Amino acid sequence: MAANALIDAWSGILRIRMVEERIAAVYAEQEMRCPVHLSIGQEAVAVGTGRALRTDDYAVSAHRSHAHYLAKGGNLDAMIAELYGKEAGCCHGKGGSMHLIDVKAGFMGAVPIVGSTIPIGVGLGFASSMKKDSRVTAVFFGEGSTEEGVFSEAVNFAVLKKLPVVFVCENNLFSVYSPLSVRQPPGRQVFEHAASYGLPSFQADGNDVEQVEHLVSQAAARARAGDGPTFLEFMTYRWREHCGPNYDDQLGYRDDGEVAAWKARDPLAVVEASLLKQGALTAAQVAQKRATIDAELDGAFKRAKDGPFPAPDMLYRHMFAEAEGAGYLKS
Ligand SMILES: Cc1ncc(C[n+]2csc(CCOP(=O)(O)OP(=O)(O)O)c2C)c(N)n1
Ligand SMILES: [Mg+2]
Repeated sequence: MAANALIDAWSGILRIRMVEERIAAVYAEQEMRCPVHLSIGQEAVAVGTGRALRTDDYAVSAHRSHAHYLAKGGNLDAMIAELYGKEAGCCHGKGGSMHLIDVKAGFMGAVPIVGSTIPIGVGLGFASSMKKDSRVTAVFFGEGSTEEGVFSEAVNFAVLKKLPVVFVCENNLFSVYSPLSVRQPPGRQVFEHAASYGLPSFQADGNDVEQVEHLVSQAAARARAGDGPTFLEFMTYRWREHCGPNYDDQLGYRDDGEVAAWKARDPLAVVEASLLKQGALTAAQVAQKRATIDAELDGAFKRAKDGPFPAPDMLYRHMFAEAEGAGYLKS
């Protein structure tokens, strides 16, 4: 990857890391009342995928969606306001962290019922295929989603109809506290299971942003050419607890050596070190970038905190699809 492109990828990963570290830092204030599932340690999958897609392409995600939303170009202010339950939030404060959406950026939604956005993404792909709009849909999900029945139905349909979909599976080895060894028979690989539906399927390093971008670009080109979906399994690791801002390694459900090994392959540090070594980036530029992002976050968090909560009658809005200008439902 050219140095400029890698700098761009690095700044994308850094921004997402700093957004989530800020969320973690203020969470104990208890002003942000929704659960949060942080992607710290997993950002390269989001950034590599976001870079491989066009702005008018679609993406959908699940409960761990901040990184996906931001990497697809989702509005930061609207996300932070949503986490604070404010009117300016992307769901007018009624959805919280697990219901992010930014239609302008092609981020068509996030739904926390495990597996549930897979058919939604396939539906977007079906619409694109019928309309011939040349859009590609990336469906982000954790490896736990592949254990839901709906995964099978949706992938089968996408293959059958040759839909322009890229399945982006983040395999962080755990579903909450359960490792793959208590969920799958020995030797089963997620990407091999996916391949049995009859689509190209690859496993790759999800902490290597260049590898992610390369594979998603190829899959997106294939989808755009009308050749159907691809399944990509990216190996990565969540650093913090499943849900919440803290570390939970004292619980002993993960091996200390495993955690340390993945942290040594931090997707941010790896790319930053490579840029510094090549001389494509200086320590002063890193500090400057961090200061710029900090200032951006100061503004977004202040506006979100200061902004109003939704008015009580907003409770009845957006429950069902509303025609433009229609009155809202009242009891
Ligand atoms: C249908 C359903 N079952 C259970 C849950 C509770 N739940 C929320 S996240 C999660 C773990 C999902 O693991 P994975 O898909 O690997 O994503 P990760 O959290 O590792 O990113 C579970 C079981 C849920 N939200 N929906
Ligand atoms: Mg997982």
